Amino acid sequence: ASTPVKIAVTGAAGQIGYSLLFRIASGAIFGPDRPVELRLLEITPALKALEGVVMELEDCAFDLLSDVQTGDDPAKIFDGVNLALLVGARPRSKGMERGDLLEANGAIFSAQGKALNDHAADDVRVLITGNPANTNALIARHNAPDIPAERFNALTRLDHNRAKAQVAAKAGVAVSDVSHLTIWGNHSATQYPDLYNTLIAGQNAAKVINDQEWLENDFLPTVQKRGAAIIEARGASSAASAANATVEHARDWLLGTPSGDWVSQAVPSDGSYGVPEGLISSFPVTTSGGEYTIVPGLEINEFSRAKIDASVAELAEERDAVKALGLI
Ligand code: NAX
Repeated sequence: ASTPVKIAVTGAAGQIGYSLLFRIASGAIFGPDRPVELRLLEITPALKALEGVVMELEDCAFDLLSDVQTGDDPAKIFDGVNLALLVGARPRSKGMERGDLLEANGAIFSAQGKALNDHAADDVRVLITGNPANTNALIARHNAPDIPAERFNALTRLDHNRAKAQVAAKAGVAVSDVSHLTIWGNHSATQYPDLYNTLIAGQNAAKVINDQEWLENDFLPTVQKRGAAIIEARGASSAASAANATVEHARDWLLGTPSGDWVSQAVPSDGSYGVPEGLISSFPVTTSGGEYTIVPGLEINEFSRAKIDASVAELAEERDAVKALGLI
């Protein structure tokens, strides 16, 4: 058998962790032939709960799961890891200001960035799911100067999948008929799901649907506010779908995107599409050999331009705020 790939998951005792770990251990990222070793990071008070999750992992007797290590020290947990899924973050509590939230998460993601820099494997790839994901990724990347910037991604795949499902439902087609969808910008309510470059069975989605009123006043807010709608209905935030999106992002990044399509990933901007260099913003990408390429040359109409600019402006504001706090 091949050597196990070492995968770190932070916030492993949380809601998303409870779905994510079992998917990873069953081979959902690296396929049925690659053993995995799990490295699970939690804060000290959650280690007891994490023990219970590890007992359940054992009770699945997964063929591919070669080892599980747990702990509260990122230096130990990240030692030699090839993939780090940073899910754990500090949620906004009652009365917490935005600056407090950025600062609390800044402390977490700067420490984890440093630990990855000093201890992870040379080929490490880091995917941030914990919110505010794009800015947490920016902080981690700035604290890991020895790791190439493009190894830090943030998750917008859940938004991508949500948009795809909405388009398929509206057009009355299978989700597999929807391709070339893009989420631009921040993983927040300003994100922009672009239907002008999306295809439905190979035809332009905006033209096939031909309903500007729906696109602007139904589709966009539905996708942008889907997280809140799930909380309203379920009494808890999206977890299984977020875990699924994390798996799909990591899988496609490392194993390649399907030919003739692309996916959405938040990656450090190289200045493409007018997004200031360095901001971790969502783009359409293709991947091959573990490297992504931002899809070049797409047409951006006036409507899209304004939406992308607004979301990117929000990312720049978040960057300026964490800069002012001395976090980057
Ligand atoms: P939970 O609160 O259930 O779990 C988070 C876990 O992280 C907790 O067990 C906590 O002890 C742990 N944690 C906190 N600080 C840590 C640290 N410094 N090191 C290691 N572990 C730490 O949240 P859950 O529902 O699992 O969501 C996790 C994160 O994902 C949240 O920030 C959430 O906002 C974010 N999400 C991001 C999404 C995306 O698409 N990018 C969608 C889903 C989700 O909202």
